[in-house]
Amino acid sequence: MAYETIIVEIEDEIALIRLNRPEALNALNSTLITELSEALTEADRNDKIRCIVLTGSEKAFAAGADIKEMSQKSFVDVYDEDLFGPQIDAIGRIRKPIIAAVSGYALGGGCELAMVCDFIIAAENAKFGQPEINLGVIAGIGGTQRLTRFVGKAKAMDMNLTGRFMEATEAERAGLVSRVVPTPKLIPEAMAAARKIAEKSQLTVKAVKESVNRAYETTLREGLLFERRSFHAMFATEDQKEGMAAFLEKREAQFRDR
Ligand code: CO8
Repeated sequence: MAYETIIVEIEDEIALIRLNRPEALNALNSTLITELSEALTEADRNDKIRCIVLTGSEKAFAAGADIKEMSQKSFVDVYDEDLFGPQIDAIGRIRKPIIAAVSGYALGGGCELAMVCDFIIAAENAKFGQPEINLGVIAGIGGTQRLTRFVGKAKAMDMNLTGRFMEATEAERAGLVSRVVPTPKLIPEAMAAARKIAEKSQLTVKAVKESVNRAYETTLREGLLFERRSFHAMFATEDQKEGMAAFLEKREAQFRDR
């Protein structure tokens, strides 16, 4: 499918999706966010895709929601259309893993989009921020909620109140990103991580994603019970028998997603 604001490539069972509005540092306008949620939903349905990498350009993952498009909207407009809400919720419901490969600016909605992915690999030049306060608004799709859970209250308050940017090394220290890599190596590293995930049984990949997400969405007691039942359920799969037999026979497992 041809898109106007994103580029989708499929390689080795990985969908590599690039945000592509270079004239606006990949600012998220309504076309981009709609195309992105459609492409991700399509990738989720496609049996030939086992993992997704989402990236931008070297200069910008995304510099936020498109300020030009938003600036004249009224309360009634944004409330009535639930600006970006349905699309970001749809992205949050994708069952396949999504790795955000972030180079350059990930600001406002760009930082929030990266956080809705399953984990973030950052290039050394990455800069994260929630500068909405400088525009007379606040974050609207996770910048006060997901960021607080990821980096804690002190840094989330600091970033949302001052609008300052966080460099990649600080973001890694704070737990916002899983690893920092040299900028030219960002895509190869993210693709290698995606290929590692693609080798696993997709049943267990889904169960991991569901269980880790429970840690953010429910109590510890409920999350532990969910994890334990998911672990038990794995024993109903052929891939559990294959994975454990392969270990004992000192060979590579051949998972069949069954
Ligand atoms: N929207 C629209 N256009 C943008 C945006 C943006 N967010 N960011 C950059 N651009 C455009 C610039 O206007 C410029 O266009 P032009 O060449 O036509 O003037 C072009 O991209 C290049 O940008 P700069 O010349 O500014 O590049 P610099 O390298 O000098 O600066 C910065 C880069 C620091 C990233 C700077 O562009 C900047 O501060 N951008 C805005 C960052 C920002 O405030 N982001 C938050 C936006 S609000 C938001 O994301 C809310 C999300 C929640 C929405 C959903 C609610 C429910």
